[in-house]
Formats: sequence, structure tokens, C-alpha cells
Amino acid sequence: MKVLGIDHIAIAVKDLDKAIETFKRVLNSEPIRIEEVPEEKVKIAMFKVGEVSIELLQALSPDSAIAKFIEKRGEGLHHIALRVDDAEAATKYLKEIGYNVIYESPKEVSHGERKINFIHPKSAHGVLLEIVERR
Ligand code: CMX
Repeated sequence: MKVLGIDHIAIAVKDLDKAIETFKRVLNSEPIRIEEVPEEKVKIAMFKVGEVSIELLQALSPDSAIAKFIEKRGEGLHHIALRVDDAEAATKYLKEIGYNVIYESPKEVSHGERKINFIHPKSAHGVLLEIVERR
């Protein structure tokens, strides 16, 4: 697998509108994208910070991974996303070398714009890692 860089750093928030206002002030910029990702039961806002993005994540339903995370650990850093050239190949590679990968094969989200998968935090020293391939 080839890691091309850090794609984004994601923060779980309770109220996306409030968090957008906070980050607009801190970064002195507007979000480049606000969208719902129903496949993952989240609504996201992306801010570009140089080559990397900051992603704010709000749960769309109580059974979303984000709702569960906030209930257990409160708001905060949720995951780091590594951009890869080929999410299928990365998933295969990670499974082969014994990592606990969340989805059997990468999930296509945002109308096929991205293919994503995750490495369980128990496999990565307490940090949830996403792998993302962008079209
Ligand atoms: N970062 C670090 N640790 C985390 C974590 C996170 N984001 N989420 C859960 N954990 C920890 C829990 O606190 C718990 O630790 P303890 O056992 O020490 O208490 C442990 O991991 C629980 O693991 P689990 O019982 O297997 O699973 P959970 O039900 O808590 O779910 C996870 C965790 C990672 C499997 C689940 O959140 C998941 O499948 N995530 C991938 C999908 C996702 O996060 N989607 C939302 C973002 C989508 C997007 O960006 O588009």
C-alpha cells in the first residue's frame, strides 16, 4: 500500500453549526464543504489547512459511531485519515499483516467520490486510523 499523506484530522462534535463557527474564527476561513454522509451516519464540515483538512463530524443518528464516541468519551479528536492510492490494496495489505480492519472491503461514500476503511484503535495504539482513496 502507498500512503500519499495525511488527508484529514477528524474531530467529533455535538453541534456542527457551533463547531463550524468556532473553527471559522480559529482558522480565519470558511469550510470548503459541508455535507451529509449517510453511509456513515454523519454530517461533516471540511476546512482546508494547507495540504491537510480538518473534518468536523456530527452524528446523524444515535446509533452513529460519532454518537457512541461522544457518549463514551466526549467531544474531541476522533480519527486521523491517511490518503492512499488504492483503498482495496491497502485493505488487503493491512489484513494480511494482521491488522483489525473495520470493513471487509472499502466502503464507497459521497457518490463514489471516496473509498474508505478504518483500522481499529486497538490495532493502532489507541488511535482510530482511516484510509481514504479519493477519485
Ligand atoms: N479513537 C480511539 N479509541 C476509540 C475510538 C476512537 N475514535 N472509538 C472507540 N474507541 C475505543 C473505545 O473507547 C473503547 O476503548 P476501551 O475498550 O478502552 O473502553 C474501544 O475503542 C471500543 O471498541 P469496540 O467496542 O470494538 O467498538 P465501539 O463500538 O466503541 O466502536 C469503532 C469503535 C472504532 C469500532 C467504531 O467507531 C467504528 O467502526 N468506526 C469506523 C467508522 C466511523 O468511525 N465512522 C464515522 C466517521 C466517518 C467519516 O469520517 O466519514
